[in-house]
Amino acid sequence: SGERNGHVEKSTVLIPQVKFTKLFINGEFVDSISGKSFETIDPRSEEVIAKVAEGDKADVDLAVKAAREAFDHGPWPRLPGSERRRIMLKFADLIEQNLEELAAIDTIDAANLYSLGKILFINNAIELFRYYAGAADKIHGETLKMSRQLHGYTLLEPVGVVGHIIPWNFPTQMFSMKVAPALAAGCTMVVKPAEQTPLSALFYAHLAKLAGVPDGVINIVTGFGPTVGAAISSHMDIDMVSFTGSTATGHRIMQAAATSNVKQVCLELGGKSPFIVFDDVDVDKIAPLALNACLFNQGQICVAGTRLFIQEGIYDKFVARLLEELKTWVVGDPFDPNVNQGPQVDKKQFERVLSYIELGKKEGATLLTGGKPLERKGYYIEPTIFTDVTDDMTIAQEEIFGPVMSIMKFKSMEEAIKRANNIKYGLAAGVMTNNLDTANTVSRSIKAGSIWINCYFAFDNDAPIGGYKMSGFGKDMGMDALHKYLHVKSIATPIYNSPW
Ligand code: TXE
Repeated sequence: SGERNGHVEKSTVLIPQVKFTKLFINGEFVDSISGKSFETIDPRSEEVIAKVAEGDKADVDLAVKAAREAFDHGPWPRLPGSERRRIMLKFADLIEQNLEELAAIDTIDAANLYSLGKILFINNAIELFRYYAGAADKIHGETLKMSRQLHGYTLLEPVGVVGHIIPWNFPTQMFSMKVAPALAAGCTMVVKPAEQTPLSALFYAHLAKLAGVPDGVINIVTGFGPTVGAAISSHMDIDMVSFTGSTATGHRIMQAAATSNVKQVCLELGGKSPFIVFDDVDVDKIAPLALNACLFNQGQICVAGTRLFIQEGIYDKFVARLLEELKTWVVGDPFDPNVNQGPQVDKKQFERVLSYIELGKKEGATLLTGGKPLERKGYYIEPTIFTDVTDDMTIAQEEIFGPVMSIMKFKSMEEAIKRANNIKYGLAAGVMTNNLDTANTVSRSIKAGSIWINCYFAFDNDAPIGGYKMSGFGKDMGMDALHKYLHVKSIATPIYNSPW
């Protein structure tokens, strides 16, 4: 049910039966070697959805063996690109045929809004597989202009066995963003979904098999970070680890990679992105954008615009308009089409967000609205806005990953740039102005991987995303992501009697 001014709406969507709960290794669903399982919880009700096989190091070893075999001797990396394209397009079609069920799975497991799942999250995955399918037969190097007596060229080769370690905020998006370019490149892989949201990845593995992805190319090991995740990042037979998650875990993964086999690492880590509003904007247009930039997906998105900088001339008007807009923002069951915000993903995140809110109050920020859990079952938190936030406060510096906005006032463009960059993160930024010079100067001055001018969350298959500074390195999406799964080999051969 959703709540708006005390009015309760009932959700009518049928909850899907969970079909896949085992590890997926070498094309088969199998129990974990230990026989252990863990519970995945519905954040709306705090009840168990299903028990899922709990993998460990020994299961990772099996999965890597299968992936290694599929890479070293199997057809996948050796297929013509057009064949990989055909299979990936079929995979995308199968996802499309199961769209509603997949959207529902991510709603019970991750509390992604069901209405958006149907039109956005699952669709994006479908389109991403199609995008990279289209690239699979266009992977080529360059001819090198070497010295007169050498003919040289670069050859692009798949990096090998990839370990994908992914988080829980958008299970489908994370899965497709990592798996699709790696597949197109000709890699084989071991995927570890987050322990909070293991269900859709297993469903995707089933669909991949139906589409004709050969056994061993995609393996899924469900389980926890310190066991499965650590085994992947320290494995001697994995060539690359591609990770999205917290900066703290990013440190551990990079360390494990360094002390094992120096595998390649790609890290998409935390963020604390600025949303900068200049005096000249249309407040009615930008305030709703600012609200959504922070609260979308319960604030659980790495590029959330959580630091709202407002120029002093429109400060009061903008804050008032934000509060006005907030009245239309509905917190409730993510199956309800009228709902904007569902529960946080689990108890740990729920408590973590509430503790940040307490810290904000303690450090002297003004709690303008919200700040409490909803009085109902599930991990629901009121949309929360702090004003009078100073740059040194914890709530201005650390990623909260919840529906919590920190508002700050600024005078000049120079001040906004300086303060926006005064942070260890650099994932994204929003620049709201009608002044072209201001937009250009700020865009080039902010140290972040994505800059959105007069818009936010302007994602596109063709637009790479990824961090500066402690938000990590390496890109997801776009052709850059394809290239991170490819080695560049340069080959030279002598040419005698070259005419030029
Ligand atoms: O993240 P972890 P958590 C941020 C966000 C959130 C905080 C903590 O601020 O509040 O991180 O969330 C696996 N070796 N983001 O604890 O630990 C883990 O099992 C290898 C930002 O959930 O980073 C999961 O699959 N792997 C973010 C994945 O890492 C390990 C999205 C992410 O979990 C591991 C999620 C280990 N030692 C959280 N320990 C974003 N950038 O979008 C854990 N994992």
